[in-house]
Amino acid sequence: MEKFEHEYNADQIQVLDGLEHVRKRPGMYIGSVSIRGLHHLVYEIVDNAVDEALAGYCKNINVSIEPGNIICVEDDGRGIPVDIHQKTKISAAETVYTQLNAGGKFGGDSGYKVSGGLHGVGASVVNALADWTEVTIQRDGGIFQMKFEKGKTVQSLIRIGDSDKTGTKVRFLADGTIFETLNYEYEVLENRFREMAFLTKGLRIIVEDKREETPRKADFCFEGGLKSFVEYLNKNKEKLHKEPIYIEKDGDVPVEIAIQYTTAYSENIYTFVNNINTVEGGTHLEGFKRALTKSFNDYARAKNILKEKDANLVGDDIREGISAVISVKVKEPQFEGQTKTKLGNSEVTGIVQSMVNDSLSTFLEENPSVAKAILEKCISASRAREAARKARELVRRKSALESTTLPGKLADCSSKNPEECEVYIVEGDSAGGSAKQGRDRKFQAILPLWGKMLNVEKARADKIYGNDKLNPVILAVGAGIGPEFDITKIRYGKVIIMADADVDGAHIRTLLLTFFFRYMRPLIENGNVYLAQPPLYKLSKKGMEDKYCYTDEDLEESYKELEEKGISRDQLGLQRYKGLGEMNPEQLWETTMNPKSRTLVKVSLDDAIKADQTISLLMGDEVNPRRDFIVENAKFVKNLDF
Ligand code: 1YM
Repeated sequence: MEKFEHEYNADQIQVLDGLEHVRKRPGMYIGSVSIRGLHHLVYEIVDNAVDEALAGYCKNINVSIEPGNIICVEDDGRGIPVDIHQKTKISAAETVYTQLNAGGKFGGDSGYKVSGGLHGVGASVVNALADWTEVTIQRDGGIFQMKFEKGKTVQSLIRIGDSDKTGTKVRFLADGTIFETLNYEYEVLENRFREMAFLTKGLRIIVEDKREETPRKADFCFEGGLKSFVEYLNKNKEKLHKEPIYIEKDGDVPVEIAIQYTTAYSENIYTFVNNINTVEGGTHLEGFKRALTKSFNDYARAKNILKEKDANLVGDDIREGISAVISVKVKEPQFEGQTKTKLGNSEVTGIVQSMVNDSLSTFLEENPSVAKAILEKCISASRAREAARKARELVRRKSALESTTLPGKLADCSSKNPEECEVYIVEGDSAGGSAKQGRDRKFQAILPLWGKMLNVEKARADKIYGNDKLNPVILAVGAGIGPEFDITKIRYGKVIIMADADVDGAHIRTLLLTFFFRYMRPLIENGNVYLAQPPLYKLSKKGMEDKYCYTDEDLEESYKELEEKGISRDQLGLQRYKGLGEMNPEQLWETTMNPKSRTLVKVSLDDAIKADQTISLLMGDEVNPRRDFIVENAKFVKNLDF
């Protein structure tokens, strides 16, 4: 008896240990305690519901953010099992919520779980990191409920009523002593669940934000699956063919792929393994690329579109303008790479490759007009690539000759340590002059730009190498461009775009960001690109220190603050800055460049899909959606953020 009790206690202690460890080292389980980690909690719970949908038992998932940042997720699946587990002597449901990694040990094999993969650590981690959690299950004719606080059971599973329905509802409040913020970003969740719905054909996900007076809501259900996904990716682009090419095969490794070509020059491929975005690609992507290249070359040869004397088209030619989504399900995925988002299972390459080869060859035979349109584009891409190679070589040879030459207009800094150096890319000569005089020349470099900047969205690579507006930027950054861009060579840790707060400034900012996004993307991903925030107004009065305001709200607040000190509005002089050029060097330094007093906005690339869509919209060919966007987002100039 004593022995039994002893063992029982030991077990309990171990259970506690697990969740205590999660609370001590949350980063190990959910990546971080920033807003990213916070959102992760929601994904974990929703993943369980999506697994239930993949197993074929659940059709609807509701996710809502309730007032007070409480999350509520509800599904209409079978309900988490409520029977008592033999070993732990508590219900399966409670075990799932209190024992680390219990999920897999119960209820058998529900298919393609993310074992050993990304985070996939499940409900118990969420429970451990929540101030409180409440789980309500409808199953076996009853309604059951259990409650927890900071991972500890405060009410074991009890039956609280009868029901002939089935499903699981989970409500929780994240622990404010662990997370930096509890303020969920509705749009981030909406994007993620849109993606989830695309990836699970027929599953309906409703997302709601009930925190504000005017609630927001999105209702996603895509019968077209990935077909709908590429149509969504391409919504602001001109398509080469109406219907996406769609490939779907079940089997040991189920594969689903949708492809649609556009007139754009960029390549836009998203890959998923068990619904996880494999940002770093891997064997599935490899198999897809090989098959794509081979199928198009074989077809072009067979139809004499490529003559005997012609060289084969290379992968880059064939992927110009492509939008594609690849989703595979792998039983035991191996994730590699820096962020563990690269599929490593070698058998997947061949499976995807032969499947795409078969389906694509058939498709091309059956749709000759689509095949022709795509191949024409590939061939002109190939010609442009050859021209680009020559142009690039010219640039390279030139820079080899002039070896260390930097652009003539660049006022470089004296430090050579990239970590502390920053370059301001400044619009206009006059502002450039002030910036040069106002800067701290030890670590701040100034590169003035003027004249009409090239829109890289409408130009092929051959026009970009050697372009007289972009070349100074490429040389100053010093890390190359396109596939050859090497982040370890950047000469400045901060690349700061400083443009006027007007429409022209917004335009040049968008053009530069588009260039960085398409040709130096690691620079954005690595967090090296910033937007300077010059003030819009200056309030002044004799004997008072000048007060700078950066937004209209800022100005209102300053007026109020000064009123409280007995200074009324009509005693104050108000200057509105129309451009950077109106500021003298000292003012520019104090308001916009001095690291101690300036505000910089870091450009982030959290949602590549949205960024790509916005850029295509603002910079591409389709006029109507652009007009709609600008009308809708009249203030976009203020916070253009990818
Ligand atoms: C709002 C969150 O967790 N739904 C959910 C979870 C489970 C099941 C159904 C389920 C799974 C299985 C059998 C099985 C889970 N069950 C377990 C475990 N929604 C949500 N819906 N019956 C029901 O996997 O075989 C873990 S998750 F382990 F208890 F079976």
